[in-house]
Amino acid sequence: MPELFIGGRWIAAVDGGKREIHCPADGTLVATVDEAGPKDARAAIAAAREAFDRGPWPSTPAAERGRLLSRVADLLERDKAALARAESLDTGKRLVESGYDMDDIANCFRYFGSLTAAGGTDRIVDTGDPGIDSRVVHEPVGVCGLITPWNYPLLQTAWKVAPALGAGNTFVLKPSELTPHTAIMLMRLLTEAGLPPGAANLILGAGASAGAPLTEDPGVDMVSFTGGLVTGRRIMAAAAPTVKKIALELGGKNPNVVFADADYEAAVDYALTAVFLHSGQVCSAGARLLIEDSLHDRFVDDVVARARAIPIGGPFDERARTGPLISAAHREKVEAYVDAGLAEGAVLRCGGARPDDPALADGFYYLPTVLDECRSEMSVVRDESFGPVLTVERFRDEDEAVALANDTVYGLSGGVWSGDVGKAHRVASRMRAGTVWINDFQPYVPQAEWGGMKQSGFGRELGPAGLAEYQEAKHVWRNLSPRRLGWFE
Ligand code: TXE
Repeated sequence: MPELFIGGRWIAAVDGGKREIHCPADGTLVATVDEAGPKDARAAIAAAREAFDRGPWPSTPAAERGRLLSRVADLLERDKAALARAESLDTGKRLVESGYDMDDIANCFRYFGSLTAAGGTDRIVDTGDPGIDSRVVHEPVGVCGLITPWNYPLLQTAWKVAPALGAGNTFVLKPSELTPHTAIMLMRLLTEAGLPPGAANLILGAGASAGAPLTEDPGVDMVSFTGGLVTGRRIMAAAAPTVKKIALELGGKNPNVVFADADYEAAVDYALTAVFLHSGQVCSAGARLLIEDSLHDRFVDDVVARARAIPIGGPFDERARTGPLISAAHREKVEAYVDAGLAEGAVLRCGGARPDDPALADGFYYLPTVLDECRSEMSVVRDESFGPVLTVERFRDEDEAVALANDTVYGLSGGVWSGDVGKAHRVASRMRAGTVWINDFQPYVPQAEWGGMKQSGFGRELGPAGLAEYQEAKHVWRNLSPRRLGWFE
């Protein structure tokens, strides 16, 4: 069966384009899928436009839209094992982690299902005049172009698709060209749940050819993008001529601030998961360890000892705790950042190389790496390497910790560890980031907003604001007893 989903039909790319998908863990061929180009993208936009302008979805009662999202959650739970396996083959991610992702994805659909069904965002405005009925209603934005990356393919898709549909929009989804399979499966589940044709459309393919039309075409009203900073800037510029509404989540270079009075064992443990989870390919990865000077030596020694012992392997290796990078090109980028850091004076404490285990030779693996004695002007500290690379900087007091934490163009997330509640809250409130964890790192819930400050982007996903992102507020004013105004008499 072809893999592009346009106007409720599965079709092949008009130009016959195909792409091979390989598993990053061992290079095996997972599948060959259709590869869309600009013509397919425009056909998908036209189908979404038609479904928005004339189809039933935007005017389907909110309670019914919410029920459909809940049905999708049920179907995601039913198909969890197959979805997790497909996600692991595309990404190289451990199967158990893909399973956790699928639970989170079902929860996301369930949350937006109940939020949509509950309604309650419209409101009556008191004008003080009983002859006026004034109300603010919320309507869908229109046709949404949803562009997603490869690190959490279906999760990041769910954060966009669930609220977009909940609000009554139609959409064209373009997942990363590297990880298309769970998006294909989601289209089948949306159809099975009863979504009308044309409300959901899927194109697969490269950013420049299949993705760019979504950012330029006047038929698209809004673009929601999760990906890299450079592509985000490009999308913002491409969306300007048609003044599209845009939401951008562009990753981060997130500080994990550890004070000497922190719970030592927990802080060491979380410093590792903050950065080495999914080989650092996490937008909220705690890739910058900021450590109080007096704790530095012991803490870094312990982090390094534990980083050296992390078992690495493919998605189905139950011993493994972390896996490969997404591609050969991405691994080369990570290596270049480490080399640049070393050239600028960072001290390599562990890693800094590919594993020498011959069993891993066909995958894009890179050892958990700790670079000590870093400074915030180094490119390995400033830029998102998006690999298993922890940089260590020292601070002497609270003010210096905050200054270092904020010395980045990004502002997605950050962590602070301290046994002093007052100090932890002071630092948290001064951190310029969309999410701050105190004595923790990484957790999120669908009820709480997610998104960045500064160049991590704008707009929010999840939470009530994650639904509002896909709505337009409209003020409807009704004069109940119009009389001549006489202004020009
Ligand atoms: O991402 P891109 P890449 C960061 C991370 C990584 C870097 C580059 O630092 O090393 O980005 O990764 C589509 N018009 N993040 O190159 O290009 C593309 O096809 C429209 C952080 O893989 O941002 C894919 O679907 N679409 C991040 C999506 O954009 C375009 C997660 C993301 O790809 C396009 C991933 C264009 N001109 C990488 N060009 C996070 N925030 O979590 C590309 N795309």
